[in-house]
Amino acid sequence: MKRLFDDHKKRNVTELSGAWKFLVDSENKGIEEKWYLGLPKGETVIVPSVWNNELSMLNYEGTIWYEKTFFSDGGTLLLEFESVMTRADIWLDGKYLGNHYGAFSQFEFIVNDASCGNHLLIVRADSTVDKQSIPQKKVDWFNYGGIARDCYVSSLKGICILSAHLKYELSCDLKRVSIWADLELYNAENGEVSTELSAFVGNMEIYNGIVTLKGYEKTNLLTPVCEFEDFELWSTENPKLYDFIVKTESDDLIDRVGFRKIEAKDGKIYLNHKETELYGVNRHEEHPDWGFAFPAKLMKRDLDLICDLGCNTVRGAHYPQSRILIDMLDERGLLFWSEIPIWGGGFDDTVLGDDVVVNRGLEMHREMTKYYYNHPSIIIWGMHNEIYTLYPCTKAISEKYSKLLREKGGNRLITHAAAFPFEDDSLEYDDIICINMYKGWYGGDFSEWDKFVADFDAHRKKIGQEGKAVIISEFGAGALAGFHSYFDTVRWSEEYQSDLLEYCLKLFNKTDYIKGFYIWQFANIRTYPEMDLNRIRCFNNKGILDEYRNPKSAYFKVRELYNKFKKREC
Ligand code: ADA
Repeated sequence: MKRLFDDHKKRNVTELSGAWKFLVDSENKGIEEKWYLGLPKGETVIVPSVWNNELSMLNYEGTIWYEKTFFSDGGTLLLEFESVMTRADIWLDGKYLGNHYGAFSQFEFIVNDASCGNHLLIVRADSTVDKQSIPQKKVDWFNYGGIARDCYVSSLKGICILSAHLKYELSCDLKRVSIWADLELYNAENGEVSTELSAFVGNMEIYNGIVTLKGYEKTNLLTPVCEFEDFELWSTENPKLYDFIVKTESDDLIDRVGFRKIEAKDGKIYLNHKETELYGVNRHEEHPDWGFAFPAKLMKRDLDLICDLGCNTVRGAHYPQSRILIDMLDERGLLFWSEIPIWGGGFDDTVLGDDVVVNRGLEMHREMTKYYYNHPSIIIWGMHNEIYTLYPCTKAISEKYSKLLREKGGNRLITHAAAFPFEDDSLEYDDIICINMYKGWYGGDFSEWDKFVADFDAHRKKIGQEGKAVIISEFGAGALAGFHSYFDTVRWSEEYQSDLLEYCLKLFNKTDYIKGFYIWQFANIRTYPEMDLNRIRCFNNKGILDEYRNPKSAYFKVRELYNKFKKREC
């Protein structure tokens, strides 16, 4: 995978990025015409990329086929894809391997008995949105199509490590940590294999033993619990990371871990027992020139800007963002909220009552927890965003998703972003209450915020939820970069946006029960003209930076305030 470090030293991994052949299938005839045996024609495209910033395909929603030839010594191959938007069907040498649904999650296929020589890989990417899609057609970003993140082919030998989670439990005083590894192993050979397997955290060997597996057998191994000695906690001030290495005689998997405790109790959030308030922004991983195929170099710059703003947290709105970005957050000690793209008004009760949709969402949560488990920076799992909470199916979804996240998600807070905070009926599944609200923008003026803050205080007490910390997970205003006005009441001016954010931030910061806030949003994003007349230029213009990351006036106001809040000067 594309990480900030080498995740394999022994395994032979080939990156499949670069030139691929590419053929549009607007009439959807590729399967009938057996394009999976080789594309009849095609042009060259660079992968990873999305197609909706190619001049001829700005609005194309549908199917496109991709072809790549690679060489392999043969044996067992592992094909890994970090993101294909949105449904992927995969063939190797004319044989169908299967499909995957979901634009933002990683997936893989294992192929046994590959011959030595060239191999033909075909990917059919389909961005069509229908009634069972996540997200739905009505969404406030652009549904790009393409192979948007990297893909790899590896040659697997002997017993291999398919995944490795480091589980841990800190003692009450946080001075001791008990650790164990949860490993998914696979024998890539067509016959029984025995191997020595060892696991290390930092310099300490936490496991050493012999594993024997039958040909092509998969198994899970939980290593015995041991105490990890002389460790430092991972925190925002000291983001201490340890290498987590698992090896067999023929394979390895390298990751990084950090030890920290996140808790929400008595209306507050604690990181390592220290009360922590969240000062953040919502960030889409999107750029006009790259779409969702966001380059790592620009991720670094986004994070430089986010740190310059004085944030200690980022919400990955509204889908799992690239793992290399999460590696950067781990290194910087920035706290992260990760969620799946179940978004708002598009999800009415017919959609949310459909088992295919619910199970697709569940699978997205399963994949998110599987691949992102070891990242210490992730402190919040978001179940869904702004769906109407009074449908009975909404409650059922929260119940299902929170159960999975609690079982598989490690030490994280679980929540959903609520657009109907006074009606919300599923708070029992949340560790913290998160509210998206746009007073002063969608109607009304700034002072409506004061009333909201007082009313919600009364409401949370009335429903017996005052023990939960409250986060304002979205608030903001649109501004057209470069549009200024002497009258600070003129909407779309940089002044209006800056003033509204200043008003909100000062109010939230002095309100005892509000323990964090995420500005909507870090940078403008492309969206659909149909969304709303409010989406001038086909962008959601609420970024405090424009889509090319040029600062608007609000950027400087937020920077001034967040830095003061951190030093407790306000
Ligand atoms: C919602 C939604 C965001 C964005 C925002 C807005 O809160 O969660 O994705 O659409 O509204 O700009 O109105």
